[in-house]
Amino acid sequence: MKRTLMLIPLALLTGCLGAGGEAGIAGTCSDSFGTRTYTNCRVFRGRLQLPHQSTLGAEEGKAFQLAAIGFQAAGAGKADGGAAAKPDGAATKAADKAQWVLFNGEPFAADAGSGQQASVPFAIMVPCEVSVNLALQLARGGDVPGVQVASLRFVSSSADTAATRTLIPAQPAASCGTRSAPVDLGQLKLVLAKNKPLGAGTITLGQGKSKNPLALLDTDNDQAFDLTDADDDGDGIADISDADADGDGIKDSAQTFAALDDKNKDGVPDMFQ
Ligand SMILES: [Ca+2]
Ligand SMILES: [Ca+2]
Ligand SMILES: [Ca+2]
Ligand SMILES: [Ca+2]
Repeated sequence: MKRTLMLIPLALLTGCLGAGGEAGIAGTCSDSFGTRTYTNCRVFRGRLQLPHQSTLGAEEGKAFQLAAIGFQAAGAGKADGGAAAKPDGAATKAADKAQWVLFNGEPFAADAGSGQQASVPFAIMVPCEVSVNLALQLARGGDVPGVQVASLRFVSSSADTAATRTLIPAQPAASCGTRSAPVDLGQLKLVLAKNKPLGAGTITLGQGKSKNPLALLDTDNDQAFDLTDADDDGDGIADISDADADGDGIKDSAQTFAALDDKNKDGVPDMFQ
């Protein structure tokens, strides 16, 4: 079987070109609906190792993309996607304090082939000032949320390797944007469980050849990476008792996938199904 990989250069990331269009150099970026442009942005990149063709099944050859969902204080700029994509119920009430905003990476098609597992590069650009959760999704086309394949998880501290989280902290401009290199998450391995919903796939960063983003980011720029820093945002309140450990002004518990509606309680927010 012919192995095909359709890869789109980083420089083509929608609305996210650096000053000279340089690949990997962060300039401005905008949310997937194009409603707001951010000045300081960061690039997360890496390679995705797909499961074997037999596990990928019907999804083989479809377009994947990385997606980042963030939350920002209400009034920071309307960035939701209209009625169809809008969270409802409890999430709408929570939106009085935090409103979700979506950033889609460029779609890429990957045919895992019949032999070796394919490894394809990805990149996504997100604002420095927005804490985000990353997910791998099947692109629906356009700027709407895709169908979630897997959430990207990682341990939150080197002392606690049992609990995982999904929230990647916002970064101050001083340690982000045009002054920083892309954040290389290494090689991610997608594991899909048979007979489980697609969105229940897992990618655990920090395992194998992948890297934990908290081992790469230093939110308060005190030379201690978040993974080992007991006070990530440097406000004097230790992470363990800080409801807003990333210091972006929004309670961390309102900034995760769990803050979005999940009516059928399968662990995948409704907006990604
Ligand atoms: Ca630090
Ligand atoms: Ca600190
Ligand atoms: Ca703190
Ligand atoms: Ca927060």
